[in-house]
Amino acid sequence: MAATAGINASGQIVGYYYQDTGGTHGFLYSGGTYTTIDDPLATGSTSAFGINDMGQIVGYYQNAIALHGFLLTITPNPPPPAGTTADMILRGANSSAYAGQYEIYDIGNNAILAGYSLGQVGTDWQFAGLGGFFGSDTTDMILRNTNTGTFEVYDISNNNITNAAALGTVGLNWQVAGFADFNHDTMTDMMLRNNSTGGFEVYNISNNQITGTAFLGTVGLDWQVEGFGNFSSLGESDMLLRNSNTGGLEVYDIANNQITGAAFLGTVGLDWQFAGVAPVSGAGRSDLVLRNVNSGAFEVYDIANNAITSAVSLGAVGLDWQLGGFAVDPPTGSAASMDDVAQLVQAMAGFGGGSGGAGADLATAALAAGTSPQDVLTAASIDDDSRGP
Ligand SMILES: [Ca+2]
Repeated sequence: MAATAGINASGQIVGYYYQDTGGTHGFLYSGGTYTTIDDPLATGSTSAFGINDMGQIVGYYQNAIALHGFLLTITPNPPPPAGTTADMILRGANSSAYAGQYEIYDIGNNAILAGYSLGQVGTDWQFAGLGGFFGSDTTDMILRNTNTGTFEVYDISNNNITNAAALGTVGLNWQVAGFADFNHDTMTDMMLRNNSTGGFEVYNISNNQITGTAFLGTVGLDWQVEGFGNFSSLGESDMLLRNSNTGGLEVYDIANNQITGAAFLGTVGLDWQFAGVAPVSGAGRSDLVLRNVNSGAFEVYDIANNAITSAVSLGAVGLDWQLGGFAVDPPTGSAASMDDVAQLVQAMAGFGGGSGGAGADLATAALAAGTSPQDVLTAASIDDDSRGP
């Protein structure tokens, strides 16, 4: 059980909770996350009883001799160091001692420059994705409750969670397909897909609220979402689907929350699996990278104007090396920065694991002996019955 003992004008709450082993731990609830407070000198309980508007917390801790009072001043994490161009969010696995804890890593120049704790959220909340849901930065985080389907956005600014807001609840038969800006208002939106019907629904998000929804249409479930990018060269966030039986690739152009066109790109053997969408051929581009499940080879497909313009080998890396993801580097280094943001968001969403992101589909993709990647350049016909809208 837990007990609250104090609150300040910022809504920060302190208190204490009991653990099975006996004794108490203090806690601070701030910006939607819990932080445990254990006095480093304590050999027994720590409890927090009050917090003032300056963030100073008072309480007591127990050592072998007696109870002692403590005064703790909360210091926020420092802002990202100069040279930071990307952030990475990690979450402690539920099976670990860090269950539900979140950490942020500032990355630049191909190195981790700093890392900080963001706090702790209940273990029934799963990471869904990152994006620009509030303000101008793109590191805000959406979590989803695995029992209820509720979405919650956590604003992250300068390495600190500054706010948390409930977005609403969507039935768990709607799974996260990915994040991109589908209505071109610079804020990241969320695409959900119904796992029974294959229907796609966009949720527009602006300043921590769902401001609109739009049903895009239904595509047969043998077509899986690979990723999002500016495949049409119109500056949009288009959707790339792949047929899990044939390996066929289809682009759906999306503008103003509607599918405005569809184009069949060709077929690639299913021994070539989705690796990512990234500006491989140049800044601002949305190119598709596939990897061979047998050889570890990477192949990049340059996509422009809804067509594959070339296919180039990136070389092979041994299969002992599993793909983490692709990110734009530098993230704002080109004029097409909004596309870069969408791609970065997409790349980060891939870290989400089972609940969403492009990576979710990889586990279910059936593997079969396939054709060489060059086959994609030869136009292939495909049965249209299973896809709409
Ligand atoms: Ca948007």
